[in-house]
Amino acid sequence: MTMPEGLLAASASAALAQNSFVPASGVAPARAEHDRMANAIRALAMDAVEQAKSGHPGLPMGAADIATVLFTRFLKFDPTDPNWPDRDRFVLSAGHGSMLLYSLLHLLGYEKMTIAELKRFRQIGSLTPGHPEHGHTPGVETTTGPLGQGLANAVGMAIAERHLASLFGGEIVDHTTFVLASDGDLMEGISQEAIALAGHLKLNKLIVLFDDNGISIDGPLALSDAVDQVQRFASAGWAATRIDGHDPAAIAAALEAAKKSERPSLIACRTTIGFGAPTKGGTEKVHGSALGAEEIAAAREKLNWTAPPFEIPPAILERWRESGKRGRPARLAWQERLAALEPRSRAEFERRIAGVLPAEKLADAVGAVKRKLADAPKEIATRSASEFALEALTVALPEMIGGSADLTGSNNTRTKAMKVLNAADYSGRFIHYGVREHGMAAAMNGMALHGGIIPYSGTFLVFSDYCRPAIRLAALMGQRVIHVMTHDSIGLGEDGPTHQPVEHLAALRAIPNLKVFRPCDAVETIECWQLALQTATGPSVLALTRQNVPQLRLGRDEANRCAGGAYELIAAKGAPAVSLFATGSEVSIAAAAQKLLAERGVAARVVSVPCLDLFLALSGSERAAIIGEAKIKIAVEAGIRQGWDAVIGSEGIFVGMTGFGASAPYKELYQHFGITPEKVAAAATAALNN
Ligand SMILES: Cc1ncc(C[n+]2csc(CCOP(=O)(O)OP(=O)(O)O)c2C)c(N)n1
Repeated sequence: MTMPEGLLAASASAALAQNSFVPASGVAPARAEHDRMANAIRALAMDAVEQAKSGHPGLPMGAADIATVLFTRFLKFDPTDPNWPDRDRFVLSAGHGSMLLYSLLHLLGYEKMTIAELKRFRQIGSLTPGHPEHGHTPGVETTTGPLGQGLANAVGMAIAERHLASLFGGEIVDHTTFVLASDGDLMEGISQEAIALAGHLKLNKLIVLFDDNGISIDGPLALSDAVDQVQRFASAGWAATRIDGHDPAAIAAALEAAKKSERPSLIACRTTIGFGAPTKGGTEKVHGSALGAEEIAAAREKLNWTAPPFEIPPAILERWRESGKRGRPARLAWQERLAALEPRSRAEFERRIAGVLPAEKLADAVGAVKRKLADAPKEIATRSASEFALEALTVALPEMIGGSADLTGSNNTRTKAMKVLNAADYSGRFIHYGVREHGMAAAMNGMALHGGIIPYSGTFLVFSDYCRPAIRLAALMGQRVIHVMTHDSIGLGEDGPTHQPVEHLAALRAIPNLKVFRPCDAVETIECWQLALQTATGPSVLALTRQNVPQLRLGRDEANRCAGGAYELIAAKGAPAVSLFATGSEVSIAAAAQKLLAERGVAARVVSVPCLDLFLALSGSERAAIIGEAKIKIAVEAGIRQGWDAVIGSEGIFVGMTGFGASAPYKELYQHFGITPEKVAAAATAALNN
């Protein structure tokens, strides 16, 4: 740890007292005023969905009372600075209810969320896409829509908050993460992983408001679900209550209690979906389609809302805007506290929140590892090489928080010095996520979104399938999240085809803005780690071997040769007749094939392809230079062919897998499936003689 000692010594409780958030006008409005404010949300949601002839009015109308109480009296935020690091986070896990969030952002005075944007709901280029998109709309904390993800992101945000508070003190980091979750969020399996982890870690600053309306798309929830969510959360260690979600006093009382809880809190809020819609309210008809002119007219009457579409009566808008100004004094006071922080701590906090790497320290750490490997080459598994790299990287980068989904000893993600992050000590930097790959991946997204942390963690590559929805969202959001995925091929051996990834490299490479690295040796492993860390705008997967591989990169080499995605590792002696392309553990097989071919008088070169994604992003001429002019092109990878035609062409030869693996010692498997130097050399000579 390079953290200044003073930071660690910060007394959270003393600081908390100074930072207790007193909302400037967070007092309860009269019931009639509350209703008018909530109805402003309902009207905007009805109108925008009607205008778009598409969208989900039911949730915003049903949850308007909850949101009004939360945003006007509890949530700490400042619309003039949507990225204020110490703001409370609000996660709309049920992203289909996006008009709830867009209405709130408009009413509270987020500058960019104009009425014009609401009128362009779901249209190209608007700030009001169908589901909330982080990085696109200021004030949207995370991209939601795939149910359950937001809730699990929020767990990561709450972990990040506790961790950073333990380092920088409660004067600087003291905020709550609120979630609005729907039945669908809680039915998804990921929610179980998320709530179990949150309960275990006692994330008491995580508050979930459950929009308990008993309706989903198919109809009443009773068609498919009979879970008592209050009991379910309670058994996971949460404080859980049930209230009337249309009673502002009850909502406020439950939030007050939740803020004092020593456990994460669930507030199940009984609501009526589409509250106010006279015939469709309370039914699935209001979930996901425009209400229609007649129903809207009747709802306006029922809600006593006389303003025309997209118009908010000035007195009501004024009241909302006042609420939007409520957090400004708290933000200014926070800025003063930050300014008063010991300069080194302040600089470190600001660096981490900005996501700026300590460039020199990282370069030194990478350089030191590479020098050690040059001086004493290692024939080790790349998962072990990753551990060797992490020993240096995690010291240089205190923002790295590691973990594993119960495979710590196999993924090699915990370094010797790393303390465990748990409920007793949030300053630890290693998380035992348990057997919860999906929840882990989504929590990592939440940590990255929160800021101040670069999350990485581990599982087997085959279980990337269990992480995939969250990895996809990290890619969509452009978040720096690093997945260490070991046991990356049939090379894992005896565990057999259930554990042997075959299609996974191709499947992961198919995700836009995700970098899939598959280093061939210890040197490439540190280089790929460096590239993953330097990729601030997207996630990375490091596919690593269980089995040992020889070190192919010998001698001192300062340059990061993996940066272009592919490079010539072994040149041909003379004009090459054959180009061999390979990744990871198959690069040494290609190297051995190159020798066999040389013995037979065939000049071949070996191109290592540690990151196909980076390679394919090069210009056509750069790619052509690396692909070369050899007549025969062969790719070797212990996975499926998909994707490789871009390198070897449709006439190229692929040596890899065509189906699932098998259970046997790994050397036998390579023989069995014909991924050997002999087979590669034979394929090359056969093609040359053709
Ligand atoms: C992972 C995932 N599966 C399916 C959907 C499609 N979908 C959107 S909302 C929804 C369920 C609606 O019920 P609920 O969550 O209770 O929302 P409400 O009807 O109360 O708005 C479904 C299945 C989705 N968005 N995400």
